[in-house]
Amino acid sequence: MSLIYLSMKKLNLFIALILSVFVYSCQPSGPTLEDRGIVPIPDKLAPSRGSFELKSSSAIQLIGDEASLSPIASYFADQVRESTGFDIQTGESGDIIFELTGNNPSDESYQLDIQTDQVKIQANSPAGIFYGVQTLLQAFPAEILANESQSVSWVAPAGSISDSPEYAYRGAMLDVARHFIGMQDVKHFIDQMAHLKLNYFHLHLTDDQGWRIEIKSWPRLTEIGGSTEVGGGESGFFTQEDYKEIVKYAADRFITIVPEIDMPGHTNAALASYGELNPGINLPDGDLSTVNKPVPSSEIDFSSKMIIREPAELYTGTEVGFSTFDTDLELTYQFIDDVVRELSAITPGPYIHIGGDESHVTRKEDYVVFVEKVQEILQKHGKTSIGWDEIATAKLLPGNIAQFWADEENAGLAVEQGNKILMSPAKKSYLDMQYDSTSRIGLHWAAYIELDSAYLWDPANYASGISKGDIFGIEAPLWTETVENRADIEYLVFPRLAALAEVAWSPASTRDWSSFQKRIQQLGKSWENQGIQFYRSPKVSW
Ligand code: TNX
Repeated sequence: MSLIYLSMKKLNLFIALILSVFVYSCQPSGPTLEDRGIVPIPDKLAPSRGSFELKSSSAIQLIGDEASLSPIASYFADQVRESTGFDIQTGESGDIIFELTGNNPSDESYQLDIQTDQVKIQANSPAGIFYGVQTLLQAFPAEILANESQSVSWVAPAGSISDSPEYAYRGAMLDVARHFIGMQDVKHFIDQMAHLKLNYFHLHLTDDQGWRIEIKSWPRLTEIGGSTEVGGGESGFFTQEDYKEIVKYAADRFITIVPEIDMPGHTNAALASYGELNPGINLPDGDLSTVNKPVPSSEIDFSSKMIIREPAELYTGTEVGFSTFDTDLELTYQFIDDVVRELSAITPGPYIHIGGDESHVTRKEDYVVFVEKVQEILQKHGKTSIGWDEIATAKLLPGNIAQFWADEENAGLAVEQGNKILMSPAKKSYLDMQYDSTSRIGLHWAAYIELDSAYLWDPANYASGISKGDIFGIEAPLWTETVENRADIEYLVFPRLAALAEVAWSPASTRDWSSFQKRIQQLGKSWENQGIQFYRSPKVSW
């Protein structure tokens, strides 16, 4: 009897044990690594059980070249300091390990392993480690990037990720010429690019409405040309010291600056600063009393000996295509040489953008000669040219890049010459396009671009004549005719920049709109925590 009783008791215990295991495994066990919504989507992601918790005692251990790894450790510590209140140190041992497994600066891939007791990021380059850090940040609750202390348990679901980018150039552009955008907002833009694993920041520094970079040998460019902006009013410019600070800030986030001097069109601000550069007016019979406003060079008879050059008027409108350098004038090329020399000296990256778009008042044959000469000036200063797709109507130097924005034929000419294409189709990647007809700012000459439209395209299949092998990278430009401040920038850039970053980082085979729709919600939470006023696209349940 007692024996039966005992074995019954054992059986009951056994059943209770089985039941409790069953009940436990049916409990919601918290978010998985997949639920965290990593953007851009990584190549391979395998969730596992459990999670890693970041604690005040957590520390970072570096394996490999300390000089290049410790700034990344400091970056991580800075990112999490305010939200967690932890001051994460680097030490001899630690539960967060950054390990350089090789020395190949152009290899941006990384491996991230999150286990219950440690996190490890491995890569063959510091850039790879940095991208692993970005993914790790997204693996924590979205509050991790908040600017003030949060009471959250800082868990990252366990799993492993191996990841590498599809395109080597993943860019964004900011037009600081139409409206000047100051240092703090530029840095904020760079911060957000870094979170999305973008690595080239194109600064559109000059246009009809403003010249925004100090050139010491031509000081009136910024004194006069930098004094106003679209809509009038006071504006600003970057001193060379400011610019160097931007270069450094970006480099610390593995982002290379590509400065643009737009020419021969879009040059009114320069022509207003130096009358001697401005295509003048012909003086009928040398009669000075008829001197009027300068006219476009298309209307000037350059064979006439009687040309006078006067500064153009400063321009605060938004029409394009009325200005041009005088492509026959020797001084034009001395000027460009000075600008490129000074800019090259403070630009460590290999590229300078020479613009070249919408030069509607430059004669076609003059335009071609001009682009060819300017490419040579850049080459002399050790830089490679990038230009808007029109430059492909000229003979491109080997290695120079055409940025496709509108004209497939032009892009085709670049491909025929064996040059690579930077993909920025206006209908997909222009961040200044309105989302729809109700968007409070933005233009719509190319398209309305809702979030799904910015996401759903493949650079490799987008334009006839441009295939995967021709593509150098992807870039999303923000033109600022209608953009005046940070809130305007944030409204147009987010969430679309995340879509374009995924198009640039993740191969078409891993991209999926419905998955993105879900993952972007996490990013939305992170933006909220950072105080970013993003556009709440109706395509997402935020
Ligand atoms: C076209 S895109 C331009 C810019 C304007 C933009 C506005 C390009 C190379 N030129 O000058 O700001 O459209 O969307």
